[in-house]
Amino acid sequence: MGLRYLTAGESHGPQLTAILEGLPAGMPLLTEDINAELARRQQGYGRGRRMQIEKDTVEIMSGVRHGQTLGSPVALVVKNNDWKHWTKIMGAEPLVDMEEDEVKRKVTRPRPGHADLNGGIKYGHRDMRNVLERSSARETTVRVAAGAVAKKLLSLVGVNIVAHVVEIGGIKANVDRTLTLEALKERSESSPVRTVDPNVEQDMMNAIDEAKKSGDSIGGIVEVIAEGMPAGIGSYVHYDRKLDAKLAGAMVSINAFKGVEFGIGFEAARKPGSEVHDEIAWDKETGYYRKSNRLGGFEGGMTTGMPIVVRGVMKPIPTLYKPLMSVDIETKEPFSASIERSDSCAVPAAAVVAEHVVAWELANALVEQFYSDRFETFVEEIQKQREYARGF
Ligand code: EPS
Repeated sequence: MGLRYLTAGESHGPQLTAILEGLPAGMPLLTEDINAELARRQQGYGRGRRMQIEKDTVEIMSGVRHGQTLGSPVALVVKNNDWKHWTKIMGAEPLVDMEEDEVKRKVTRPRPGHADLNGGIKYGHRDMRNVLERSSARETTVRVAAGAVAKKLLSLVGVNIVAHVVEIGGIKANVDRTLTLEALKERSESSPVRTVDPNVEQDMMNAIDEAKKSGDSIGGIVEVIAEGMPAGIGSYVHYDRKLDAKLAGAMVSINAFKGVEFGIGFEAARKPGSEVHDEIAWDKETGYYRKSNRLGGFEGGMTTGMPIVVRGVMKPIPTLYKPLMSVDIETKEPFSASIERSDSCAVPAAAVVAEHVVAWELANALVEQFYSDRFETFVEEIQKQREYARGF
């Protein structure tokens, strides 16, 4: 069995919780490893006011002792600072001094593009706040926390991962493909829109300003690159063992993500096979490698040992200050959709989320494939696999 996790928490509830299970025992893990990633998710030009209220920090409640995992479940908690403004509206106790109809912030006008209406129909929530509180991208906080633990595991077995923004509101970054992963990290980290192309940074920020001014929102494309995965992780033998499929599922599970591609992606539809597949070569030091990486690190649902390159498209956030038309579910009359606090663009933050959901899937694939009770042995087994693949 591999890794698994559950998250719990409403956007304006007391806290977000994640329980991680299946981590090897004896893996170094510090609170700070997770907090550093949570801070990255909070940044990005175009974020809304909620990020000024929160300073997301994690408490490790179980499964770690003296800086090392125990092999038991790891419970992570991130408190919502905003909760203090919502104790009545979001409290778990029955209302006593207020009638249900008087509860403020009741949502009866579903936002087009959000989970509101479908979620209301599914669970019978006529106050669609019951839907939006959980469907909110606030939950990505603890997905990043879980992914931060996975990233730590990956870094200790020589797998390095970065995410950056390749497009915002139709403005495309020109990515210098000769940059090292470290250089990509440095550049994207110092950019307010997490792009590695300084020439478009200002244009992206202007596009976000424009959207904000007109009460609108814009989306974009993020790219995750992971280097150092050994070859032959995942499997071709059955659909649910294909690692690229798991990555695709993880990407589309991020709020507002609508599509995924690997390597040259959809461009492969327009090119002949000779310009899509990557020629195989071998040398003593690296072992097998591909002369190009157009397939983005996957063949047959398995890693090739080349960098994994996966991109995801994020639609504009559906909560608009200049709302689209909707229907009030009480009166069935046409009405402007409800307005909630929102971000005009969350693509830079979504890049951080994408990095972490990919990290989780990669860590899971390693834990599934190798002996993983004791971390030290786990590391040795992965190293052995690399040597085996080199000489194969
Ligand atoms: C988010 C917190 C949320 C939203 C945003 C993401 O907080 P609030 O609703 O209090 O402003 O800002 O989520 C959405 C806009 C959405 O539509 O899901 C966060 O922590 O990232």
